[in-house]
Amino acid sequence: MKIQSLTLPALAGALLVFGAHGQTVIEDFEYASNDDLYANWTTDSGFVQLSDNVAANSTGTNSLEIYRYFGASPWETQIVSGPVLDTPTAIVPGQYISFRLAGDPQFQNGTFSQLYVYVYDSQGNFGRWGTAIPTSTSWQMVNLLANNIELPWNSPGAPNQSDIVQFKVVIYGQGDPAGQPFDATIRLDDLTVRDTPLIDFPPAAPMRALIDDFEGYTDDAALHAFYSILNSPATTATSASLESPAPQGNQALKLAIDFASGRYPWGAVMSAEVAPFSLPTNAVVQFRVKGDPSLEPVVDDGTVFYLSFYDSAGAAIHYTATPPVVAADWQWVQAPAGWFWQQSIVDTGNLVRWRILVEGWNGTDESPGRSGTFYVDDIRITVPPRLAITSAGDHLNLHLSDLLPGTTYTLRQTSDFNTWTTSTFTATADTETRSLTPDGHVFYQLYYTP
Ligand SMILES: [Ca+2]
Ligand SMILES: [Ca+2]
Repeated sequence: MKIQSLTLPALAGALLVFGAHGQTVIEDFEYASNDDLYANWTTDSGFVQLSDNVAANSTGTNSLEIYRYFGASPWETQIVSGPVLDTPTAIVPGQYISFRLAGDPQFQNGTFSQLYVYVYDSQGNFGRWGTAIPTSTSWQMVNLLANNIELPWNSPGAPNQSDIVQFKVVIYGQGDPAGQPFDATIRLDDLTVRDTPLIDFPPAAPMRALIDDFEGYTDDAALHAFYSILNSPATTATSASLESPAPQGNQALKLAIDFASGRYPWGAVMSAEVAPFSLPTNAVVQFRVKGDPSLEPVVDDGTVFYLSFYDSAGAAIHYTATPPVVAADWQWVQAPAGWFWQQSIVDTGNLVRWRILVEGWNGTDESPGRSGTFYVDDIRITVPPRLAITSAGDHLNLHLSDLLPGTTYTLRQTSDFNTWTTSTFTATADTETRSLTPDGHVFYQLYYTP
């Protein structure tokens, strides 16, 4: 166990490899042998060992490989424990628990795939931060905000975060009920407490203009092949099907949810993984949604419609609103990217799946179960195109940017606001420059219909 507390800029240049911000490296797994590793890290099941598979941007040569067979039993869990620290470490609000993580597609067999970092103080109190286990074997960065610490049900109390003496990694492979049994291997490295998130995301992928209009499924079976159903608690039941007619095309998504009794029940569908796509900061996410007014009597601050986008590390951004849950008629929602919120750092340049979720209520332990039917259609990401006039020496240029290649745009112009000249073109790149020969004042307008 190697603790390195660094606060720049008071450090020598050689240490700059650790980054330009204060951080405490809890563990980088740079042990000489597995015997050295086992003197510090142990697992209650499966096995751990050093691996020479490391992230491209990691400075070392070793990571921790964690293997386990997760049977078809509820709450199959593996606990990997680090050593008790000689010197307590502190985690203050605003800091991040950061680490590198490579997942395993086998976790798709489980019903609850979550990795938690547990921290213990010297009195035995503990808390944790969690993240979904990636189903990709490529390395991801995970940054969990210290403020979002959770207390598990069996914690005797919140840990004193200035007196942290042990870290553990707890891996859930199954929920209740359990899914298929599976073998899984994940890798972990560079467990660090940082003042700023560690981000080394790949370059942003292209935008995905059409998320889903539900026209591409020949039947409900095809829908179920792409979307998986999630329920909480397990006694909530969600059925997903195609609905006609629809506000766009012929088909919409129908979610019929039998919410379980008790507190904050929800039902959801999660898409399969798709090629990475970006959500530009100037994008507007738009979709159509219809709710169920029969839930009006139980509306509280837990009555929430979610549209969430996930990166490959399982971190998500969320649009949330209550009105769609009880809307009697189709609503057309336009949500700027800035309306989406997140609890951890999300690679919005490389999103790979989305989730549509309806939570019925916060309620109380005595809240009775209810049923609701919800519809969604025509989920798209749009970006307003931009126009600028630039000088090019002896003439002016009209510069068009934020174009979506393959999209047809309308460009129109007028000098008197009575007579308009309109032309359409299909963008072949994300920018285009046209030479202008204006005769007097000209007003230009550029738009497209998603
Ligand atoms: Ca390492
Ligand atoms: Ca449709």
